[in-house]
This record gives sequence, structure tokens and C-alpha cells, in this order.
Amino acid sequence: MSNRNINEIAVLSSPDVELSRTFPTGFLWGAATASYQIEGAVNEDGRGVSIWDTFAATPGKILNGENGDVTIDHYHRMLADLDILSEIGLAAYRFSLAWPRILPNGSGTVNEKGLDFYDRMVDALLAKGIRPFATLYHWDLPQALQDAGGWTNRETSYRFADYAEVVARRLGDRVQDWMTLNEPWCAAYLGYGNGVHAPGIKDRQAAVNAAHHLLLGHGLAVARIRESTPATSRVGIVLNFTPAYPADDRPETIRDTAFADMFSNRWFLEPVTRGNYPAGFFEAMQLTPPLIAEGDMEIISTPIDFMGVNNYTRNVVAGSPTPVLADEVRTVNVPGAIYTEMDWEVNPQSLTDLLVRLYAEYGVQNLYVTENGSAFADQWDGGAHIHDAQRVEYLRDYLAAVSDALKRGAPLRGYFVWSLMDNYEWERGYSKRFGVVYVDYPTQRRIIKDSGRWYQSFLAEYSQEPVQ
Ligand code: GCO
Repeated sequence: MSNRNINEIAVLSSPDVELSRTFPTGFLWGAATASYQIEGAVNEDGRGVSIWDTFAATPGKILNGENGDVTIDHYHRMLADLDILSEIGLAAYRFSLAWPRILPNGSGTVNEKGLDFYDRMVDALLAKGIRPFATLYHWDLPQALQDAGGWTNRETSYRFADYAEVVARRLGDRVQDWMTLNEPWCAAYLGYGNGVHAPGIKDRQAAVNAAHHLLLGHGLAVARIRESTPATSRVGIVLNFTPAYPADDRPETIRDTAFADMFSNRWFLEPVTRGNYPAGFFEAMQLTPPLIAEGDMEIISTPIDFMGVNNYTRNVVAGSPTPVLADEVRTVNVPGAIYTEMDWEVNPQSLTDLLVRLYAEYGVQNLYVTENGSAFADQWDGGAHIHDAQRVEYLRDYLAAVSDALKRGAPLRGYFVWSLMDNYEWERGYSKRFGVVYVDYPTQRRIIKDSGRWYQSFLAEYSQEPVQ
């Protein structure tokens, strides 16, 4: 009898063989991270200042005043961290590049040492047979561009396209899967609307204007990446979605649920897929539409090769007796539901519904779940294991939901768990752990959690046929 305790046996020998075999050959299994959340080394090798460096240094913005100056020191531990991908058996790795490492002032002179870091990473991934998925923008805008207005300045869209071209020219011979933006909704609304994220501006009209320039930058970058890489390259965008469900059937609840869907999901989805903002959206926000130049919407809706879907939870909407703004709809908790440390309801069915909707209603032809995961209060006793049974259950249930979406016809090509390792959770600092790998921050020791071991055993059962 092994010395594993019953919890470990349950985790590692669960009946997930059946689940793993519901996924088609060639389905891509991965994990995701982001530059500012894991790299550290913010003043190293020529990196310029990002808006997150500035924001995290601003008193009162981040829990416990924590910043990403060191975080999990991935900049110095990258090769060992990539070994963990191999140990778990992952076929793909979604990472983001730090714009300020490559163009410290946002434009102009390229910092070759910055590009060299990602060059080494891509070569190491390919040597391990791991497919790199590169996100060009995961929120760390060069401060120099913010000083000129950031995403509220239309010029930033063009600087982003220039940056995309620089990276594509260097890595495009080896990276085939590109994502322009990660969650522009967060960059726009949290960054410029309610100020919870960098650059910390509280101006809802600015958020709407910034959203347009993020979308424009996406469209411009798609063209530049395609011009700078082989025809086999695939380019997409990563959007975050929070499906909205009515708590009851009162008319005001139905009205407010539609508002929540416009605000959380359709605001970015419809420009990218249909070339227009949702009808009535700006009225529901009581804001002026952004300045849309001739041709903008055509650029924004440039056909993409895939859509990345980030989803963690859903919203349940309770109607307000008096009309509300689309971004002030009231949501309620569900009695008896499980909630993560982020106070996000665990609701796998809503991911199934979302994936089917993106295909059935919006005609998206290739989908990846580019982020899905959970924060729970992991405890480490200093030993070789971290028993995160709730995260194992979350992962198993959400993979079953993804399998259900496949059965219902969703053109899903892969799944990336958020996140590979515990990391800097933005305004929450290091208080929330999402990794399937635990990081002991004082020592930087990495320990694969039971959830990482479960993922490993799940993948071992799944035939990792190479994806053509
Ligand atoms: C996001 C970001 C990630 C977060 C994760 C947990 O989706 O907000 O892409 O950087 O850390 O989602 O909040």
C-alpha cells in the first residue's frame, strides 16, 4: 500500500479516464500566464516602466501595497518553469510579452535584450514540443504612452500595431499562434472606467473611448502580424465573458439581464465579430459613442483565425425597480452555490452555454478556452504536496462542461488553465492563488499542487496527438 493518503489516491486515481476520452484527437491542452504577473525583473535588461509599475507604486491601489517588482521571478527562472509544463505533460503554453521590455518607451528604439528573453523562451518551448501561444498585450502598457493619453489616445492603436510588427518579425518564424489583446474589457473599463486597474482613471466616457482604441489596435495588429509572418500563422483575440442569467422573470430583471449581457459580453464581442457596437449600448451606458473614423469598424472586424475565451463564473441579475445604467446592474449570490476566493460562483454550465452561444449565435469558427481556473485558500505544510481538492473539483467539472460544449457542436480547439503557477493577482496582490503549481513566495519554491497532478494524470490518459 503506498503511503499516499486517501485524498491523494482520490485525486490521482479518479475516474477521469472517461472524461479525457470525450475530447477529440488533436485537442490542445495548455496553461496560461501573463508577463507582469510572473516575470518580475522590472528594472532589468533595459525594460521600460509600465502603467502597472506606476499603479502598484501608488499608495492605496494594491492590497498590502504589493507590486510585481519580483513576483515569482520568472524572468530568472523561466527554463525551470517551462520544465514544469513538460512534467505536467502540457502541449501548449500561453504567455504574454511585456511591451515595455521590447519598446521601453512604447515606440522607437527596440530593446534587443527584451526580445532575446522571449526568443529564448520560444526556442525552449519548441525544444520541448510545446506550442507557444503568444499574447501581445496583457495590460502592461508602457508608461510613456500613458503619459500621452494611453488608450484614450488614438495614436496608441498605431503604436500597438508597430509593436506587434516588431515582435512578429522576430518570433514569427517559430510562433504560429498569436493573440493581440487579453481582455480589452478589463484594460478599458477597469483601467479607465472605475480605476480599479492601471492606469487608475475613473471616467466612464474615457473607458468607452479607450475600448474603441484597444479594438482598433487589435484590428491594425492582425494585419501587421499577417504581413510579418508565414501564411500558416493564426491570429486571434482573447475576450473575457461573464454570462448573465436572470434571477427571476420580472420584466425589470429581464431588462437588466440584457444590460449586463451588453456590458459584460457584447460590448467587445460584436465589434470584433459583426463590425458594430451593440444597438442601444451607449444609451444604456448614458455615454457618448467614441469617435469612430471611417473604416474603423471594418479594421476592428478583420476576420480572425480563432477567439480566445476567458471565463471563470457567471452573473445572476436581480432587476432594479428603477432603470439602471448597464454597468450598474445588481447581481445576487445563489443560495447553496460554491464560491471561490474571488467570490465568483462556480457554475460550469454557464461556460458550456457561452461556448455554444459563440458558435451558434456569433458563428465563431475556432474557439480556445484561453483562461479558466479558480482561487482557493491553499495551505502548504512545507511538504511535497498541496491538497487543493476544491480546485481539482473545479477543474474536473469545468472540463466536463467543455466536453459538453464540444458535444453540442462548439468548435473548441483547446483549453488553457489559469494559471500554471500562483502569481500577482493585480489589485489583490498575492492574496489570491490560481496556480495548479504553488509558489512559496519567500523562497520562490514551486510545488505542484494536487490539481496539477490531477491535470497531469488527466493528460496522461488523453492521447496527445500533435495538432496539424
Ligand atoms: C483576467 C486576467 C488574469 C487574471 C485571472 C484571474 O482574466 O483577469 O487575464 O490576468 O489573473 O483572470 O483574475
